[in-house]
Amino acid sequence: MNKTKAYIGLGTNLGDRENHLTEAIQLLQQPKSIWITNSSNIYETDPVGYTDQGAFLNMVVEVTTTLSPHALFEQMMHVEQELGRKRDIRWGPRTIDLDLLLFGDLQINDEQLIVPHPRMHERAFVLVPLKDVYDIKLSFGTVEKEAVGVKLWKSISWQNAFEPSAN
Ligand code: GSY
Repeated sequence: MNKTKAYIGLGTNLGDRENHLTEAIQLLQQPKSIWITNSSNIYETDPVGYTDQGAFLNMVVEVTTTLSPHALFEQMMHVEQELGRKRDIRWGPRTIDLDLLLFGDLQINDEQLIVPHPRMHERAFVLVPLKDVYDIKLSFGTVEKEAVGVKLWKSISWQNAFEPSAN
């Protein structure tokens, strides 16, 4: 089976934000075909787009998967639904948002998916965490360790950070 590395951006600005990230990561790797193989730190970021809302926690995980990009995307949508994501306002507050940023070096543009993610290059809340786990110099030029509106919130040692609990 071919394995591909993919990069997924996570964002949340409602309720227990850290817990939403942890739960999303645990659910994401429930299928035997998805492994979390690296994680960025967690950053607290000012809202972009609709600005009259609370600060986000953002991070990026690297997954290794045998799934197709569309099957991985379906699992991501499943995780969003499991966590009760509500999107009342476009660009508005959300319990969890998962964006497929990169899938190997594939370029996809169809009704379901555009990869690489079309707006990632202009979003510091994506680029700063992505830089922790992916050598983006080659693709996107220089990215600062922090950027305006993006602050390190928690350092992650990914290997043990998101182990499912024993219960
Ligand atoms: O696409 C992600 C949802 N989102 C975010 C986000 O995750 N972080 C920040 N800082 N602003 C955002 N605006 C939207 S929409």
